[in-house]
Amino acid sequence: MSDVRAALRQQRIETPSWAYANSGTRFKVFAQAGVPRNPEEKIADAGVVHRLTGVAPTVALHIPWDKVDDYAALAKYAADQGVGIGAINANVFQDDDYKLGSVTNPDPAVRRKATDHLLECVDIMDATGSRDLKLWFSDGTNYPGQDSIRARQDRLAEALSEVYDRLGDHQRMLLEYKLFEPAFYTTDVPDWGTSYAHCIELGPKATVCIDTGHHAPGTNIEFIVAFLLRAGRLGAFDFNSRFYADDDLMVGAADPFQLFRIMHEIVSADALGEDAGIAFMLDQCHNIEPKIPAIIRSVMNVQEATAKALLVDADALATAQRAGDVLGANAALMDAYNTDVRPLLREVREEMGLDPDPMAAYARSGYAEKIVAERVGGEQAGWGA
Ligand code: PSV
Ligand code: MN
Ligand code: MN
Repeated sequence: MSDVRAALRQQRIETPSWAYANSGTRFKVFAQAGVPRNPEEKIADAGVVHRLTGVAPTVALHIPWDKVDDYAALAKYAADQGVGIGAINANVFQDDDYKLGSVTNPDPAVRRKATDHLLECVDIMDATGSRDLKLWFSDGTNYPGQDSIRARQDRLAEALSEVYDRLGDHQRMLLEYKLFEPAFYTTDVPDWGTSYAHCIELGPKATVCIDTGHHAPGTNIEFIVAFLLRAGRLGAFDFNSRFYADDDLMVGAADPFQLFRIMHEIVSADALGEDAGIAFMLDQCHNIEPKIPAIIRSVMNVQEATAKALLVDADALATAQRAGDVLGANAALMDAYNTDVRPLLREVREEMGLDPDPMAAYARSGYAEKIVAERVGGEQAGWGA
């Protein structure tokens, strides 16, 4: 049990700057009072989440949504708030030039512009001390015949290789995939296999990012986790929940059992700790619920799934598996899943010198009232307008 507690104390979950800002669907953005007006205020909110949960010490940035003149100063500001700068997310999907794609665009001038942005993101990583460059491409086509599927793969490989070569010794590339949207016929990085194949071609600093909302319904995500862990190419998660497509709802809200199954693969491969090099990030948008409490709740949901995964009796499971005891093996997993881990997590928080109930602590803190009073005209996350 002391191992379980130690693992929970050391867990690391990264929150995304854009989750703190206003967001919505393409139908409407519902502005909330008190949301951040600039990158500094997003980072300040991330600092609050970390102070209350103790396990969210980094915040991911999105460029240019979080563009500033001096990134080293921004990293210093983050340190003053008690957090570090995590992954740098590139944005090659919000410019008119990218209508037909970014790094896979048939026009070499557009490809150059997109690749230059990715290189600029590596410069920002140098200034902030970030380890990870996270790449998600909206590139694809809407109609059969619109472009050559093979040529687009060649263009993608060329751009990725130029950016890969620019990475420093301790920097990595996380290549995220997504089945569809905004492209509806072909997507250039639609699935984990495509991402994995490009990562293998690039080299060891390139790994796959699994966004839990980016699959076809019914996809067995824990299989992908297990496969990539075995291959040493699982670099990160973008956690969120989906009911339909890329819903970006709170992780663990739609399917807590799936989250447990994913965390079981992580724990059973001994890949939870920082040494394993997997970034556990959230990629969410809180369109109708208050943002900071939603992010605290999300962090707690990941903690609960992790605690349950840590409680799996690994010996009993292995014995049942070896004996071909199907029901016994399944019961070993379900016993852990059905355990109420909330008391354990409350104790772990107390051991860390935290309030056992971060949601209540936030409500009592007065921070929500303070930001509503101080911040007028909060910023939009960047999409959903
Ligand atoms: C778009 O689908 C997306 O949600 C991707 O998951 C990225 O990780 C995120 O936006 C930020 O660019
Ligand atoms: Mn994502
Ligand atoms: Mn997404």
